[in-house]
Amino acid sequence: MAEETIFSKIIRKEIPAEILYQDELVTAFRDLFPKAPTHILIVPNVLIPTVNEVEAEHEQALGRLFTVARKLAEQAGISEDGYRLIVNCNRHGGQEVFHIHMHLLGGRSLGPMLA
Ligand code: DGP
Repeated sequence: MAEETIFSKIIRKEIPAEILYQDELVTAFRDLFPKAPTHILIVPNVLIPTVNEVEAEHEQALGRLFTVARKLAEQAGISEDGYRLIVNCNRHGGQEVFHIHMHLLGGRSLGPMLA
């Protein structure tokens, strides 16, 4: 069994976070250390530590991350200018919280990804 992170407590509303969306599969909340005017984390409610643990049974929840990202980008008014979606995996990917999450970043020009 993978060890729970702070994100499980946010999903269960045991600790505070600015939750923007929640359904039976995913939860979206503002990043505590925003790197852009819009910085939202969208996470599956089920604990999957990293992309390395993704299985076919997770496809519905992981697909939902994109649908919710699209809706939240529209709500934030950043769809037309654009935004970046990031999923980090493990140490070299820069992952710090081991509960898969999609970063939705926008509201300013983010420049080329690998600059
Ligand atoms: P990553 O490096 O991809 O694992 O990103 C983890 C993100 O999680 C990072 O941008 C900061 C954010 N974060 C860490 N702890 C908390 C927390 O307790 N609450 C919220 N809202 N965000 C957090």
